[in-house]
Amino acid sequence: MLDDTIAAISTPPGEGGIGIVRISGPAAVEIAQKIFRPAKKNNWQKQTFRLVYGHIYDPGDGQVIDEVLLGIMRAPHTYTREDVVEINCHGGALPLRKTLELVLGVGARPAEPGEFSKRAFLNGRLDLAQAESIIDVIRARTGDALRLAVGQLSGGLSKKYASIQEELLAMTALIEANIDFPEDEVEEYNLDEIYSRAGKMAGEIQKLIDGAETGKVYREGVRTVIAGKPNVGKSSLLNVLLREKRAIVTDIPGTTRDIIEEILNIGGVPLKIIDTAGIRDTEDIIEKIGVQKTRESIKGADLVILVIDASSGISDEDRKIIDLVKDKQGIKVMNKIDIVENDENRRYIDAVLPEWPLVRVSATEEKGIEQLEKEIVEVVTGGRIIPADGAMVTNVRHKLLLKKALDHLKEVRAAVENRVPLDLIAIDVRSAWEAVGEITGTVTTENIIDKIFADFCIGK
Ligand SMILES: Nc1nc2c(ncn2[C@@H]2O[C@H](COP(=O)(O)OP(=O)(O)OP(=O)(O)O)[C@@H](O)[C@H]2O)c(=O)[nH]1
Ligand SMILES: [Mg+2]
Repeated sequence: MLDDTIAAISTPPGEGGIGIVRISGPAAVEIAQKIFRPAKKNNWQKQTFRLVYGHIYDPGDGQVIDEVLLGIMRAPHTYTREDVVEINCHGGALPLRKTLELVLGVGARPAEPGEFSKRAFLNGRLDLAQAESIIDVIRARTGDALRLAVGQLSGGLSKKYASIQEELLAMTALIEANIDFPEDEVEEYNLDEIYSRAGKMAGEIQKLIDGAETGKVYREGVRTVIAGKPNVGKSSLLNVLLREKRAIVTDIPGTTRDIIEEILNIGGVPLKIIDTAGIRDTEDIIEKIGVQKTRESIKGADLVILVIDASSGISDEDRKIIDLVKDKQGIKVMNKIDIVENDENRRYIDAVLPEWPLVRVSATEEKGIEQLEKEIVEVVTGGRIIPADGAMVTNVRHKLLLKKALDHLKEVRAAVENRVPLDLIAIDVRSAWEAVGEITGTVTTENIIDKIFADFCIGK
């Protein structure tokens, strides 16, 4: 399958200064030769890591399609480890599409989504965890998310996984060495060693799992819902957080009817922030639908920002909303502090949802907003700091496999305690190794690989 040559437009659709048609595979250069005419005859096709200036033309009728720079990169030091040719066309739909059509006409086949990266993985240029991080680099919404993804692409996390795998392999060797001498006294000693090494491994894996909740936040963003009864200032709060007048604000309760969703970077954490219709019983059909949508958004929220009017304290309407959000992670925002003279209502607000931090703000006077932002970061990251090498698990697939490995290691410890025969213990160690191997791609099935790369864009 890898002996064919693939091609795709690797830049996004739309107009731009340049757009790139990428070709990878054993026939990449030969294919380019058939449709490219260099400005100077200089044996360009023999070169590597060179840009050559010239024209793409239709070999059928000789018509020139575009003026281009053609990049030629020879295996194995390329992204896919195959011969790669990148044609830098002008970034318009037609030059790119025509160039791709010509390339496909003279022997390449259209690449599937993520197929270049899949080849990079299959040819050993990247492990699976690194390949997965490419998509995270592309989709990163904040500087911190990008830092994590690039760290993983450079192998920060892969190194950790590899060392875990190595240790598990060493444990297998230790056990197997003992299976041959079952009655020895050495065995007792080695059992202890297996027990403590399994414990140490389990501890390391547990640490990675603990960090994964935070990691996931950077990769996927936090679904944050601003909820509260009508007129408490939810939309005003959204607008100050966005620093733009995005949502309509009026003094009429029931102003927001439809969900408003925006992406926001707060202290490096990507938030999908959602302003909702204030919840109340209403006869208005449109508002009713809005309230229903609010309830649904709350269900799907990772974080709820509950806005309460400081001037009126907690009403029955607030209590109903509190009941809806009480199982969520959240922050209480006491808004409109500019119009209250004393903090009388504070203790009622303190008393509800006691686990949630409280922040006092004025959306109109932009007071307390920094404190709120700080609190958001604190709640979603649990104060955890991104490691410099990017070795933080961000991917749920990895987390689940780590849990599996951890369970097997716990089995190993239990088995040693119960003096279970060594060959059975070896099976659990092996299974733990396989689980980690599934993360890095040492152990995988075609199925898993296809699923992972199908998530990529075409041309990557
Ligand atoms: N004094 C004062 N007024 C505020 C503050 N925040 C919002 N308001 C006012 O409160 C009213 C309602 O604000 P909105 O932001 O529309 O409230 P909402 O919660 O989105 O209301 P609905 O969309 O109807 O649920 C407007 O008149 C705002 O100007 C504040 O911090 N202080
Ligand atoms: Mg509103």
